[in-house]
Amino acid sequence: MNEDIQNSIEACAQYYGNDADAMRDYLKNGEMSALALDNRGPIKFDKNGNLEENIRDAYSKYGFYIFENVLSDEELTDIKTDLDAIRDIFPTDPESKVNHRGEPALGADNKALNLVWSKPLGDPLGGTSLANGRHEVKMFEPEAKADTPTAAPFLLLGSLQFSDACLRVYGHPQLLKVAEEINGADFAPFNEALFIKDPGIGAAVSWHQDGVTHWDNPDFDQDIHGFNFMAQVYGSTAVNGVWVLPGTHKQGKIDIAELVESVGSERLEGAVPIVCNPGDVAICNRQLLHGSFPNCGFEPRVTVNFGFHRRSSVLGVDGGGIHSARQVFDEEIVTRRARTIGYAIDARKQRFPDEQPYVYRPFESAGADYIWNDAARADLKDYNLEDLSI
Ligand SMILES: O=C(O)CCC(=O)C(=O)O
Repeated sequence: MNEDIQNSIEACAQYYGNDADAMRDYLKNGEMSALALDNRGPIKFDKNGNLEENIRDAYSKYGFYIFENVLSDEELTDIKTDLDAIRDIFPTDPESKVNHRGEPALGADNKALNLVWSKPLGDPLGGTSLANGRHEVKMFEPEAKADTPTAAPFLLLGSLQFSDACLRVYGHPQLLKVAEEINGADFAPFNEALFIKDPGIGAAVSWHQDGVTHWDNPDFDQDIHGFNFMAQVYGSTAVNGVWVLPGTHKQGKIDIAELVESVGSERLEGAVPIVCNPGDVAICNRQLLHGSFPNCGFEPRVTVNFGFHRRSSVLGVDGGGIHSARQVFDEEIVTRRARTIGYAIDARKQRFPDEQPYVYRPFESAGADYIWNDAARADLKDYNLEDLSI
């Protein structure tokens, strides 16, 4: 089913010096174990319109599930066209406000952070205090080839304001229905991003659990920090994909440094890669221990990432301060932040008029109506200042 990535596995292993054999075995065994799990298939609802029980059970058991063939070729082409346009307006370097033609670059006059850069094959977050220090250990940083740029963006935040195609993925009716099934009909947004892992360049994202606010909540459960959808534009492999340690979303806060120490390496035992074809969309619990190695292979990965929460997980909650400045998420903020859902549903309706659009219950009860047009586009500028970061 998935493309043969053995050449990439071999090439990747060679970056690991004395650990080449260990890395090769780890990637191969991880891929095999991932493909043996019963947690992939098309999105399916039962006759009552609920997410099929075996999908819910597998998601609950492992903390992730791969929905196959969610995005059509047409939709993937739209996303790739937007990605080309986005890359064309990347600043020339992390300090620059202009692109390669000297024109204003992406985010040049934005208040919110949009681009996070890394040296090629680096791990910019691991072992630092960034993002609440949740990336506790530094991953091995292989030496990149001489012809790579000194720094490249690996994360684009607030992505919905830069890509109509990503906005339309966000409004996908079946994915929004899944969000409703997991988080309730009044589900709330989280944040949206693109993870960009170019071959030979793409940075590592060290092992971490996403949640920061509810670990000691007396009502703690496996879904309290929400989930991310990870839509794959080019697919995702053992070499370039996110790895997860299945079941850890139920274990509370994990001492990652201790775990890595006890294993004796960053190659955590029992972890598996999220293996996807282009157009597949993984759902990944934010409490699941996960991370990605630098992309030392030949295949690109771009993940269209977007998450959702239970309303009760964010409403009145003092935010985690990672994706937006620390703030208490009152009703007004949650409602305003959810306009992305309204715009996305309408943007999708305009592009795919034959598709049955998703109906977001909170808009129905409030009588709210969202139209995707130039005014809406302007309204989305810096919308991520209010990401519901928990
Ligand atoms: O895509 C990646 O490499 C990392 C994704 C991740 O850490 C996340 O979505 O929280």
